[in-house]
Amino acid sequence: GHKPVILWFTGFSGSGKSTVANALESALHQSGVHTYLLDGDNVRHGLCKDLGFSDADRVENIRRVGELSKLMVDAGLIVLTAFISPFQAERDMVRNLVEDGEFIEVFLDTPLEVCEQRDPKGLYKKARAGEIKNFTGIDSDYQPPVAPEIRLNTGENSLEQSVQQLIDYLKDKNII
Ligand code: GGZ
Repeated sequence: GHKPVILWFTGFSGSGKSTVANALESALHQSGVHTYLLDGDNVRHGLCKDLGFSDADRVENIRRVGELSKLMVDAGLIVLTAFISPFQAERDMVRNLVEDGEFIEVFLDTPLEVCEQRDPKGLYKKARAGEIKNFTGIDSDYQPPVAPEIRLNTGENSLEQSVQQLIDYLKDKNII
């Protein structure tokens, strides 16, 4: 068995949130743990398709994802979320929706320069050219977590090491 929790990944575009969350989800599935992964791909085209990237829309995006995650925790799942979630206040709001210990803030501490260098979708290039407005790290704010439960350095560690760091944490806390 496992305890239901939210693993809340936060960090810049290109920091590795989705990559690490997907790899962790695969590892958990192999151990028979029931999970659900929420990210822009399955949320911003449906539940949040009316929202863009203004500060107010990001706040509302995270509020909805938080409420949805809480319901999924009630259903007994380990929920993985991969959103930039740039503001501490909204991350804290989600933390306060669930019981103590059920919200695990995972900070993808990948420097902006590394994310911009990776630029997997060419979005930083477009943002620098002014073709995308309000891009996080360029002309929109990112507030690094004050006290994340887990900090991942994807610039220095391999994907396997990051996944292992998360598994070790979950075992240490008797979540899996
Ligand atoms: C940041 C943007 C923007 C702007 C489109 N700023 O790397 P991606 O492409 O796949 O992930 C980014 C994603 C961010 O959406 P989130 O729902 O995670 O953001 S938030 O938590 O702040 O609500 C990026 C793409 O959408 N994207 N425009 N202006 N990222």
